[in-house]
Amino acid sequence: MSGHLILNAVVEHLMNTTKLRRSSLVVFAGASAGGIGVFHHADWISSKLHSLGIAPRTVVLPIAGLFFPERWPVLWEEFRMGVEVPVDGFMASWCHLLEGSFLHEGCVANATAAKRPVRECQDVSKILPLLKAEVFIFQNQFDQYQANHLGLCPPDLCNASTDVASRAGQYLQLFGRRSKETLQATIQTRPRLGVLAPSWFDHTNQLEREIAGDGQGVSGWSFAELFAAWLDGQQIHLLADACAGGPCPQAAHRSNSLVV
Ligand SMILES: *[C@@H]1O[C@H](CO)[C@@H](O)[C@H](O)[C@H]1NC(C)=O
Ligand SMILES: *[C@@H]1O[C@H](CO)[C@@H](O)[C@H](O)[C@H]1NC(C)=O
Ligand SMILES: CC(=O)N[C@H]1CO[C@H](CO)[C@@H](O)[C@@H]1O
Repeated sequence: MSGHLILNAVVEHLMNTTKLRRSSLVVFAGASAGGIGVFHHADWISSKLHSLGIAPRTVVLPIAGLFFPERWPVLWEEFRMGVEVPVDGFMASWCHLLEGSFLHEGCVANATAAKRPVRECQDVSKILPLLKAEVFIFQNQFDQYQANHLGLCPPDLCNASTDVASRAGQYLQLFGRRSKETLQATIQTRPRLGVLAPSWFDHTNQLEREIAGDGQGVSGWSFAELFAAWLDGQQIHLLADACAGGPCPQAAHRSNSLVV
């Protein structure tokens, strides 16, 4: 599921029970699976609010939701044997078969017009060029969950301290390049899209710490500064450098508390 029916009910519930009706700015955010749902509903959310009679500025913040970068996932077991062919089509079909979920309507319309199967729209990289909303993407280039659980490189081989020269290190390097290329291609055609892409081996933990104001910052900038500048209309495309081609170290956790 992508949360479509729940989201629909929650938005109506919030309209009925909170000050949402009087909001001038709505930030629509979600992390991990929630980030996927946020991508798919990026354009739906404003039309939903319009249908309920309000038109606040609505911005969309998917966190660690880039499932998948273009030409990803490549499976570790294949990569170690020299095969770099992605299984993205299979993964998208599989998710769509199991879940039959709500997909980004612009992508569905485009695929239908081109007589391509709509299941490809399950893959977020297929909807990036078709997003109309104001979207700020917060995404690690070396997403830990995708490396360990979709690419199936086990954590004792693929982790934050993997030697980049090892075979597993080369796998992570390929992943980082594909993440970065996907985001770069997107901002070339959609410069208004904000991108903050640290090069950590992390899924959501460090990103949530940054949002909570309890992180180390990205290239000297805090999430709050970058997001505020983007809201003000500045172009924010921060794709951090990799460290020798691989993930960069994260600062030791300062605290376990998450205040959002
Ligand atoms: C919100 O209020 C409207 C109007 O009273 C009602 O029809 C609708 O069922 C309510 N929705 C929710 C989710 O509470
Ligand atoms: C991380 O991966 C390396 C091999 O790439 C391994 O030697 C090391 O033990 C792993 N660390 C952990 C904590 O699993
Ligand atoms: C981003 C994307 O998929 N765009 C496609 C939309 O449909 C037209 C017509 O079929 C294609 O040419 C685009 O590539």
